Amino acid sequence: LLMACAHAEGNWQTVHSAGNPIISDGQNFTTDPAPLVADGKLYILTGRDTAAPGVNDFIMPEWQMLETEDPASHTWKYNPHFVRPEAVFKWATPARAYAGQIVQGPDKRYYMYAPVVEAGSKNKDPFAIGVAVSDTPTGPWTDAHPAGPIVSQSYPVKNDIENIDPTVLVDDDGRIYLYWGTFGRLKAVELENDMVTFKGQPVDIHGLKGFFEAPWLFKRNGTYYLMYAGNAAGPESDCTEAVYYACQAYGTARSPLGPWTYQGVLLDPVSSTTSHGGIVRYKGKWYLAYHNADAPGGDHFRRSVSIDEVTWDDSITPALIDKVIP
Ligand code: FUB
Repeated sequence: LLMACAHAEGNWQTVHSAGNPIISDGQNFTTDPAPLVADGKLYILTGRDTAAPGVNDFIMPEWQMLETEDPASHTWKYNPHFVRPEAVFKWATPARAYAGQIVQGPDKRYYMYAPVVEAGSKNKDPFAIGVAVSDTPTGPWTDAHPAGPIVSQSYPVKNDIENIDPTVLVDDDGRIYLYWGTFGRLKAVELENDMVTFKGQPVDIHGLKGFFEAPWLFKRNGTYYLMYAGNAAGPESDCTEAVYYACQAYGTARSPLGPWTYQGVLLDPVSSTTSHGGIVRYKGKWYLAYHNADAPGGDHFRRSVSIDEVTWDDSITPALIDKVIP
């Protein structure tokens, strides 16, 4: 009863996980983790894979949420039905709740950047990025820009899917940066204080070797880091294992829009073809959340979120991320 009162949406339950993946019940598949530190807690926004075994498609009807006060305790609060795209965005179709991220805006409210398919879209790329807003990290969510998505094919696309995988950084000086993209195309733009209006035109970002998708922008000790899924199929990739699996690579920059310097691979290819992660500092430690196909019944379209601690090599400038050994 207490839990139901504390959270406005959905059903929260307590999960004592045996380790990684966090949810390993063979029923609920968690994907595309986006960690967030808020109210002294570590949250992880995730998607939900519901493809039946053998179905080669991302069937993702809703977002889910994980919450802990200590990742080492393996005790999580879990909301398997956090929010659905069509419940927030009038213009969205169901079933494509792709990789989102929640960040706290300068107004202290929470903004959820969500790639979803636009209803009735005849665009080459039907995906678009909407923004939801809430007073709390756990909702309830309303459309922060009811006029429609803030990113859509009104910006010329080269591929059938481009407008997904948003990542947002609210910088120490209050300026806000949005990156997004897949299929090797990474775009970025500064946002106004309202978290939805573009400041100028988006730019194409280069310099990140083998970039495929899943950008994650963060900052540490004045250095900007951009982690991403490096396409192992790409000729320039450092991923050394199976050809079609992605690794997590990263680059650094002294300015939020680059130029970026490629720094290497921090997580080798996992057991799912896609690799998607987020890095965050919580209670003095850094963590990488990512997904793989390691849970019972898992596969490329039935992925599950894991979390590991990240350590740094501070003997050099900029500090580099030690390879994460899951
Ligand atoms: O989950 C759907 C897509 O798979 C994401 O948008 C990509 O980053 C990959 O993880």
